[in-house]
Amino acid sequence: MNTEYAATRNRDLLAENDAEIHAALAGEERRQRLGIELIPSENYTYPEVLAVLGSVFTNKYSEGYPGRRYYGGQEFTDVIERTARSRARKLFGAEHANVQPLSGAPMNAAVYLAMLEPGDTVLGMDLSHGGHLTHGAPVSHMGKLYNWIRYKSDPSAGGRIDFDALRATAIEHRPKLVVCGYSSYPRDYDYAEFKAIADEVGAMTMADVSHIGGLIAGGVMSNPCDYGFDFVTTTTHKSLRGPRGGMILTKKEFRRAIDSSVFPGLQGGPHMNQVAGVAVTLGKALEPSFKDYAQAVLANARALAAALMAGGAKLVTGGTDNHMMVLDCVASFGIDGRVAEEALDEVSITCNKQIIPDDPNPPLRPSGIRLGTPAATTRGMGLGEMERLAGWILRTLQSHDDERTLARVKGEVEELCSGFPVPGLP
Ligand code: DSN
Repeated sequence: MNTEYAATRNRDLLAENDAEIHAALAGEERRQRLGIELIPSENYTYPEVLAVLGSVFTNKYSEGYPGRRYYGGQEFTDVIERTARSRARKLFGAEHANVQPLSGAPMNAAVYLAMLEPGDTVLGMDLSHGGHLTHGAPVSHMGKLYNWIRYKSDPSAGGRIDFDALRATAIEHRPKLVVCGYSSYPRDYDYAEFKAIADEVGAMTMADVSHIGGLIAGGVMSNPCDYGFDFVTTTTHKSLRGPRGGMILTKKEFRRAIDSSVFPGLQGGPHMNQVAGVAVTLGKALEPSFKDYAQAVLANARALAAALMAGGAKLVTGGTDNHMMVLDCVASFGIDGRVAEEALDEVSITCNKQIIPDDPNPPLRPSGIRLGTPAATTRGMGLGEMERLAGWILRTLQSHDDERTLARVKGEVEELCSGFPVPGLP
């Protein structure tokens, strides 16, 4: 039986035996095909990754690491995990890679649990300024376990990090770990500055590059591994285009501590279908064409941001240096982020509502939305499409309660999408 036939037959079996889930899958495929995906943390993975995710690797338990497992039958799982690790090391220039984290939150928790004692002081970026829940937000378990000191971006410096203030904070609090990284900050980081401040106070360094892992791999954004960071974490499903998952890149000296923190410290058996997907993804990212993709993601983001701003939209920090932008909907259009997200959903443009720095509004009704270009770029959309997209976003947000305008925009969006197939879908 060839692979294509097996995939078709598996799908037919699902349709025959579970109509409810099959209908939901078909609906999601239609949604992805007809709409433009602008959530900056989402992407369309490779068909080859979908093939291994739905493969018999899902059947296998593989606690431990290659060559040292607690179950038999590891001849092929060892191949995929070794391959994933060596590709990750090569791609990022890291001494060691752990590819078993199930996703971003356990990935970051594994670093903290390996290196910190409860109550230790850690510096992390404030959530509303672009940091992540796992960088010490009070609602997270990690936020409660350690003494987090949160730093912010500086409005008087155009929303960039104020390193003088960060240095003063580090000297005052003497953290054991300095964490940088973001999920809604549209700029690059000066890793040398973070490292110098951490060195001055004797702290370890961690960069969570989950959003921009693919852009670093593609050589278009700075790589914290080049600056001697102790820990670099990244999810694998965002700009890297892989399966859901996480990786921890570290120095040889921390290898043992990190590996034993992931397993047996935090997780049980790794999901080997996912590890296989990570291996395939990293192989793709090592191909020269991945650099073109990363460049196109940035060019599209710059074009979309410029066209939105030309139409009156106010972006946090006044633009973007990466793949994302945060649009202040209250300041731009007098509507909150939830209304904006729902209006864009109506026209088949998907984004997410987003808190902005020191947002006076609550997270489920924040002031902004977050937009990003990795998924649209994967689909082959370019500068011309970004121009049209900006026009549709502006019309939708300006006329969010005008049903006829929304219907017209939806028709135009869906017509455009019909010319840009989704990878992995017929
Ligand atoms: N949920 C991811 C994001 O959207 O940025 C981060 O965990």
